[in-house]
Amino acid sequence: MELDLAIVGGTVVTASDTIACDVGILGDKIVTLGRELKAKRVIDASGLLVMPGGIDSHVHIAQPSGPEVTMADDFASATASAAAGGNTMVLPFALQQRGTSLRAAVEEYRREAEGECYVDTAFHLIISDPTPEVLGQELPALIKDGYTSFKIFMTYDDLVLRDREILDVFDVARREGALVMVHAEGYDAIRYMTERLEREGKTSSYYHAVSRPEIVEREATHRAISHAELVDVPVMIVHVSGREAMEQIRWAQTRGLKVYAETCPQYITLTADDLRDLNMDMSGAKYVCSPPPRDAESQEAIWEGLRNGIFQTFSSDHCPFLFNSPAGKLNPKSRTSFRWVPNGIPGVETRLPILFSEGVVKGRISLNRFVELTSTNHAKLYGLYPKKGSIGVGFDADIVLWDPERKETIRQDILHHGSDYTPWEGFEVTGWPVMTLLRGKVVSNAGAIVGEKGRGQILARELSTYARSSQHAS
Ligand code: DUC
Ligand code: ZN
Ligand code: ZN
Repeated sequence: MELDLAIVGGTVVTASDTIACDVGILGDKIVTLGRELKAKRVIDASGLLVMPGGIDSHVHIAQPSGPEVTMADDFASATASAAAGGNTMVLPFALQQRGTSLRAAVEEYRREAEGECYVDTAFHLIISDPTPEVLGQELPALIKDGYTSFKIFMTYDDLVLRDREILDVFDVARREGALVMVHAEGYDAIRYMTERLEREGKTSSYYHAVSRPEIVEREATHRAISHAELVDVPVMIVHVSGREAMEQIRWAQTRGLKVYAETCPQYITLTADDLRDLNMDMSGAKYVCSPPPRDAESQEAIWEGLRNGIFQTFSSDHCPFLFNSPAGKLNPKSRTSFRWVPNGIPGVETRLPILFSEGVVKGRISLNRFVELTSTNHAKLYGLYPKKGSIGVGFDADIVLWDPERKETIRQDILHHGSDYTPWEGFEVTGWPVMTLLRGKVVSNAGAIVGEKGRGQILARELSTYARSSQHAS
């Protein structure tokens, strides 16, 4: 068999092993690992790490965000940015708006993505209107079609589900074997805090963080876990920001519940102080996301959880808006109160360098744990394993070549996303993706997108064994 491509001379890193060997590729797949492989084309990876491409299982792309606000990325720009950042797959959300069909939302979202992607993608669903029709027919059918995970919100006027609705949605997930992702912040507590702060004239972006303190996240996390235990369904608590929610998750995990957790770069690098404006310039709005970043002690707590296994995944929660735009952070109402500042920050391209530099280079996590947190566990939890998420015979040849020594300063002008800023402007990192290959073909090389738009596929996913209720062995 003559290989199409051999990546030679590098160090292959998976979630379990670090081995000096070559990787042989035929078509889309890895077909052999060995020494001195010969192929039609050879890529010299001397001095580089050869890792599975990043899988970012929590990104928002072209998601409807209200009448006056538009997301800054379409599928082309988001997936180009993902590829440049060392990722080969992203999982955005097809959002059901209240009063509309979930199936129609998915089909519309597919039309937007088709022919536009540089890396592979698969959609989670967001359920905002769990009508009998949605729960009885649309959702089970969509799960069978390969949309095997969905997100629910415990806050936001347009998205929040009441407890009874949460229980009903959990029940469908248990029956069908889908994984539920939970945005755990309590709606009523946030409203109470928001109104109190506004009455006191505390309306700048910084008060976004004050309006949703850790208590609010802790309470909702506990409630979500309790409901999940009652129904007997696994849950994934997404974008965990600090110790309070982590303690609830650890409590559940210790009791043997299948409660999974995700955290993000903002919770190890930013704090609420970043939301403070400089000279009333609204610059704090650039950092408004939910849950908000906390403080230095919370960052340490998150590192503990990344080391001790509370967290299974590290995602970006890429949710990009323009800063300097009436359709973005500086929309006409956002000066009147933090409540109108769109929630979310861009980060799909900087997730891997930030975790590598702050985690691996600073000795906080191992290289293998880095791969597990950024790729392998995303594939396992979301029904993509063993097609995606590792380097081994039979896996898709989704690979990032990584220079572990390269120093870079993150700057807006080297990034590929559609946003007009990065929250990490000036942040120095060691370790950088130098080449990304999607199913055996180079998609990003030395910061340039060289792949073909539309080669990225929209994938159906299997049910994940991690999403099975406790009635099943996992
Ligand atoms: N939740 C997210 O997951 N992303 C952005 C905003 C939000 O509230
Ligand atoms: Zn969320
Ligand atoms: Zn999100």
